[in-house]
Amino acid sequence: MIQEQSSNGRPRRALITGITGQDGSFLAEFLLAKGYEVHGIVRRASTFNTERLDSIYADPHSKGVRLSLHYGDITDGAALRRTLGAAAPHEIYNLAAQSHVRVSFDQSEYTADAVATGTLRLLEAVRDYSAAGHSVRFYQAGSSEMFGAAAPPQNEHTPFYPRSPYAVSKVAAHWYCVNYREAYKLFICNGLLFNHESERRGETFVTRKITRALARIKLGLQEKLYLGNLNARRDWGYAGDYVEAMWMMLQQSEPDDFVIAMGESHSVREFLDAAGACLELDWKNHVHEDPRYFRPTEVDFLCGDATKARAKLGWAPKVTFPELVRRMVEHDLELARQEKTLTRAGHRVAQRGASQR
Ligand code: NDP
Ligand code: GDR
Repeated sequence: MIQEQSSNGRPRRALITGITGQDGSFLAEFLLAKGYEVHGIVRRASTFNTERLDSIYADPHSKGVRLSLHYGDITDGAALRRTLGAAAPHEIYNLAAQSHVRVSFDQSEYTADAVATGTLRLLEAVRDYSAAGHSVRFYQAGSSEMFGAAAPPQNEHTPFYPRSPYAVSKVAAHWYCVNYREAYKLFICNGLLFNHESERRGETFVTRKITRALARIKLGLQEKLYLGNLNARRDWGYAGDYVEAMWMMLQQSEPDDFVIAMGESHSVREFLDAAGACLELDWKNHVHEDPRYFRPTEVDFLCGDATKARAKLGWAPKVTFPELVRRMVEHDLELARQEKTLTRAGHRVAQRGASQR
């Protein structure tokens, strides 16, 4: 294991906003394995929201614990400043977001507050933290959604054409970051990451919704799956590979912006084909269209060109598209098996209603 140390020989410290999300959990694992002390901001919720951190969570009373969680919210500037003071990070990864594109049409003001103004709040805190003499590097979680309607392949020179309140907010956050980098000479990198998925993907994103539902259909636990636009094309990679790119960006000598993508695009229909093939299931007998999943403005075709990241960072994805689909299907098939076993034994299993979302 590489031990990442600060100049005084102590482990480097990283602060992750959005640590409870898909990427936050992969990134926390990655940084802990590298020897970092990891701090994460967690929202107060009435139910546990740290499930994705279960494998790395340790009782704070134990000795040598390198993961610390702090209550906070990206909409709460005072808490952000306090956490910055308590964690004293060398690296900050700003992953917190209302990250669902369809939901951003229903909750547009909140999305802007969390995604755009939330980034600004954190940057303001970082500006003061840096002015107080702390050396810090900042990663901003930008998105391929910012390219929106711009024709593929999309790279760092492609003009932004956002198509949702989420994407507009990410564009604003991006430009705040560029501006703070230039105005205050802060070390800030914008990652322009294309879709990345995993067995930990939120269950309302299309890939996970498909793998969960087809696995349950295969085992007779569900009959139908309702989806929206099957023709949209996305460049899907594996989340574990993408968090490594975030870290790589912050290890460069100069801050810069990078597209991270597989360079390969598939339609939602093709994802269904691949998942159905893993399960030997004809999805066409089960999938139904539901207009509630259509978006007022859609992003039709994303395919990223990550030439710059490959050349400058030396980044390369390890998990291919077919491997990604298989990994997700196998995971969700195991969950479905467990559900079936419990049901057969007469237990009531809480329905999370994948087909309803
Ligand atoms: P998730 O939706 O899985 O996780 C989002 C995280 O943000 C969760 O930890 C969530 O907390 C937290 N969060 C939401 N609102 C707030 C808030 N008001 N204050 C503090 N924390 C908040 O997203 P991903 O892990 O998939 O993505 C990580 C980041 O990368 C996001 O910014 C996303 O927009 C961006 N991105 C993602 C891509 C992808 O394909 N996954 C591609 C490009 C960019 P809680 O668990 O409590 O809900
Ligand atoms: P996306 O991911 O919008 O690309 O944003 P999502 O999986 O939600 O949608 C991908 C495409 O699938 C189509 N689709 C459906 N989508 C959902 N969620 N549910 C459905 O039932 C359904 N049917 C079809 C969508 O219309 C869309 O075209 C994700 C998020 O992680 C963002 O935070 C991130 O920035 C981008 O990826 C890159």
